[in-house]
Order: sequence, then C-alpha cells, then structure tokens
Amino acid sequence: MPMLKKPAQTALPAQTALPAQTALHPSLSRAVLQLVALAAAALIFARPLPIGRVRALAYAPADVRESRLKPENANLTLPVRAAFVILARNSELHALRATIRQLEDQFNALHRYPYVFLNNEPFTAEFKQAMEWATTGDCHFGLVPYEHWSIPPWVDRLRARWAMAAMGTKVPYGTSESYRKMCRFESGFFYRHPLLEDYDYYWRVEPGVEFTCAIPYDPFKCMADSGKQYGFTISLREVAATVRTLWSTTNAFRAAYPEYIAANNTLHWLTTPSGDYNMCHFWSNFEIASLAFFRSPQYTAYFDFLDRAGGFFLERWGDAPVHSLAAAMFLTKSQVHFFDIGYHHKPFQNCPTDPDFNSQHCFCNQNRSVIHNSDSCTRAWLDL
Ligand SMILES: Nc1nc2c(ncn2[C@@H]2O[C@H](COP(=O)(O)OP(=O)(O)O)[C@@H](O)[C@H]2O)c(=O)[nH]1
Ligand SMILES: [Mg+2]
Repeated sequence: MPMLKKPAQTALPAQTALPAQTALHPSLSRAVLQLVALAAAALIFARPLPIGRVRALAYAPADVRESRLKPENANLTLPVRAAFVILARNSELHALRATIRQLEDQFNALHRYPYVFLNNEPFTAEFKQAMEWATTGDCHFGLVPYEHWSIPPWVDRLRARWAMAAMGTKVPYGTSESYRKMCRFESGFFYRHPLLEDYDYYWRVEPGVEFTCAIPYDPFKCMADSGKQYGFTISLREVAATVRTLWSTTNAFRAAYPEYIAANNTLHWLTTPSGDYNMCHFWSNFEIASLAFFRSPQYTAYFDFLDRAGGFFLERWGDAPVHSLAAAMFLTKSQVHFFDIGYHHKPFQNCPTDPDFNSQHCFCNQNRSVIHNSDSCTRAWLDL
C-alpha cells in the first residue's frame, strides 16, 4: 500500500537531520559546481604524463647512470679523453659481445679506452655483466632521458603518424617510430648525455659490426694531434624519400645563419651541378669525432633548426645525412679524415687499400670494399 502521507521531517531523530551548513547559498553552490566541472575537464583533457616519463621517474639511480670501473685501470692515463659510445638494446647483447671482442682484439686491448653504453630502457644486469667481461676499458651505463627519445611537443603527432604510414615499408624503417626517435637522438642528443661530459672525442660503435683488420695506431690520438674534427670510413648515398625537405631546410638555415658557414667548407662534395643535394653522406654507424664539433654553437643551432622543422618525424631524416651536412657546412676538408680501417656493417664494408697491410693484418676481401661501388662517395671526397 503506498503511503499517502509524507512522513513529517520533524519526525526524524535529531542526529539524522541535514546539517544546517549543507544548505548553500545558490551562488556559492554554482561556484562549487563550476569548480567541480573545471576539475573534471582538467582530468579528461589534460595530456597525461607520457608513459616513458612516468617510467623514467620510477627508475633506480643505477638504471639512470652506473659506472663499473676496473681496478687495474685506476692508474691508467690515456693520451686523449675519449670513449666508445654505443647505443644498444638489451636484446643486442650477443651481437654486441661479438663486436666488442673484435674491437678489443684489433685495437683496444692495448689501449683500454672506456665504453659508454646508452639505452632508452634500463640495461639488464645480464647485459652489464656481459659488457664488463668483454671489455678491457671501464664501462659506464646510461639511460636516455625521455625528452631525448620522443616526438617533441611541437610536432603534430597525427601528421607524423600519417607520414610514417604513407612512407610505407618499401623505404627501410619507413613505418618505424622508434627508428625515428633513434635518428633524432643520434642527431641532437647523444653528446649531451651526462656520461659524455668527461670526454673530448668519441668513437661510435653498433652491435653486430665487424672490425676486420688490426688497427696499429690510436685513431683518437691521430684526431687530436692533427686537429681533426670528424672521421669516417664509409660514405654512401641516402634514400631520397627519407630526406625530401632536408636540403631545402638546410638552405633556409644557411640563409638564416650565414656567419656559421665555414669559408672553406665542403658543400660542393654533396651538391649536384644544379645545386641540389646529391645524397652523399658519411655512414654514421662508424664515426670517430670531436665532441666539441657537436657541442658547438653552429651544430646546436643547426640541430635546433632541423628539429623545429619536424622532419625527423614528418619525414625520416637520418643522423648520417644530418651529421654530414653539418660537417660539410662547418668544417674544412682538412678537419675531416677518411680512416681506411677494416670495417663491416651489413651490407657494406671498407677493406683497406694497401695490399701488403691487407694480407698481413686483415680478414676482409678488398674487391668487396664499398669504395668500388658507384653508391660510395669516398673517391669524390678524396678527389676534392
Ligand atoms: N636502445 C635502443 N637502441 C636502438 C633502438 N633502435 C636502434 N638502436 C640502436 O641504434 C643504432 C642504429 O640502429 P640500427 O638498427 O643498427 O639501424 P641501421 O644501422 O640504420 O640499420 C644501433 O646501435 C642500435 O643498437 C632502440 O629502440 N633502442
Ligand atoms: Mg646499424
């Protein structure tokens, strides 16, 4: 039976009656409602902290930066403040071990230069242990900060995703976002990592590359003694689809900063007769260079200019053409050195030209050296 008579409010026990302060003034309750709505909108529309950043904040100090020093190196004095710098994933442990064993046998066992390993994720204990055992130099392990391994906020993510899909899989790494993050990192951030602060020169090494000849001199010392800024061993032509506007953006940079362009630059090495980019670049998976070159105001301005243009994500600008265009603009020919070192990164290799040296100290085939390939730009470089 429905109750027809409403129970009288006054019949409620005193303690269940509504407290007097909940009866808000209408304008006050409107303000409270507005505040609640604002907070809800902020929660819904605010950009969440990127996952990578949340994880970076949760990392232990040893994940961010760990040095494993070898007691036998405590009193070692190296002629140059230099290190091998290796960006690698944990999954590349075995390929990297093989590379480091060759590098040690062909060169570093006699010198004991240190290694800096960098990763966008923490290195595993297994990785660190394996590297410590494979090397003679001290080992330093560092985490790449999220800001150095991400799409910057001014790049339209939707446009970037569309561009990646449109490039497709026919272009190497055409659809890969992580490859683009790697290229941006290697173009503008590796040299800013705190673990590199103590060094003047670096030698870039990648998992899986081979060193096919003895290296009977110290390339770091050679760079430092002769005032060289950038050293390469293989040069090639870039896949044009990946750098559609890199040349026009570089020309815009040159127009904006004419004071940064070296008088005796080598831009003609990478320019076609009609003034376009001929796609020549130093293959940056092997690189021995001065960190001062990358830390310079010229290079910093150039990277910032490129990064603002967004081409690392809206196209697929590689760090190799970026480093090479910078070297061509800011350095003279005598500051760049061709290292005729036995080196193999699939599918190309450099095998030293001297037949006597070759037969005594190498396990590569000179006929297979990329310098004989029409895609190599090294002869043109040497002829400059
Ligand atoms: N930590 C980390 N390293 C990467 C990643 N992608 C590429 N690298 C490293 O970046 C370098 C270049 O990558 P690679 O796959 O060799 O590219 P390729 O030489 O252009 O074919 C190598 O040293 C890789 O180990 C990644 O997602 N994370
Ligand atoms: Mg590689």
